[in-house]
Amino acid sequence: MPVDIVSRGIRKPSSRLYYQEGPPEQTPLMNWRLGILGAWGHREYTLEQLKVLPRVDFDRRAVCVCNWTIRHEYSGVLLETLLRDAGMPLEHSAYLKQTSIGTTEKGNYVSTVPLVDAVARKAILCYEIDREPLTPMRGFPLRFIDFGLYNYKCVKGLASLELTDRYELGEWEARAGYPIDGTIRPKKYWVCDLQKSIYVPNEGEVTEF
Ligand SMILES: Nc1nc2c(c(=O)[nH]1)N[C@H]1C(S)=C(S)[C@@H](COP(=O)(O)O)O[C@H]1N2
Ligand SMILES: [Mo]
Repeated sequence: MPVDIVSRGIRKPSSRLYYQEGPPEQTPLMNWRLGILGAWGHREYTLEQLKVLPRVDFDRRAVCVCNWTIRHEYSGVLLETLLRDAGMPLEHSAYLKQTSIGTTEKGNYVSTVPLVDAVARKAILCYEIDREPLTPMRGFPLRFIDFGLYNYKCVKGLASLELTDRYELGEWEARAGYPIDGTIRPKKYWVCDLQKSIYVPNEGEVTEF
């Protein structure tokens, strides 16, 4: 099986689809800011400003709909912490829309997830994996992760977050009819960090191993 080495020698099945639009070029990163938009205003954060906010270090499992999963230490800021810092009342919007930096040729990758659920599941804006800054392929400078959802719902190379009541079809939902909900389903997954297949009996975040 062709493999990608992602970090600490952990391998995952190879696919070009893990960064559909390709990692952003260097130029758009020079003035990178995370935009936060909502009916309550507009805020911008530099990476340094995000790193000043209370940090979480989570040892959790990310799951791809294509039947593989990987456990890492993911560090960053809780979605809840960030939105409260930005002064956005999170109880009043149905959804969180994430948009990637994108590239001129291939455009942006977007995903919309239920906001209150993401907060309850302790979703994060991640800037380090296994205590290392994200590589371009893994989503530098910042990626969103809701560990209860498949990774196609979670955008790498984030440009903005928007609190909205309007659902927008995401990349794989529009292109291939992937479920809008994106909840992790019971099935057998290839566990990259353990190098074996394990059946996951429950829905949602995988915490059994
Ligand atoms: N911007 C962007 N984010 C994305 C994707 C993408 O194509 N573009 N692919 C998603 C999918 S399907 C997966 S499985 C993960 C892969 O993350 P990894 O490269 O860290 O394994 O990124 C998710 N986030
Ligand atoms: Mo995926």
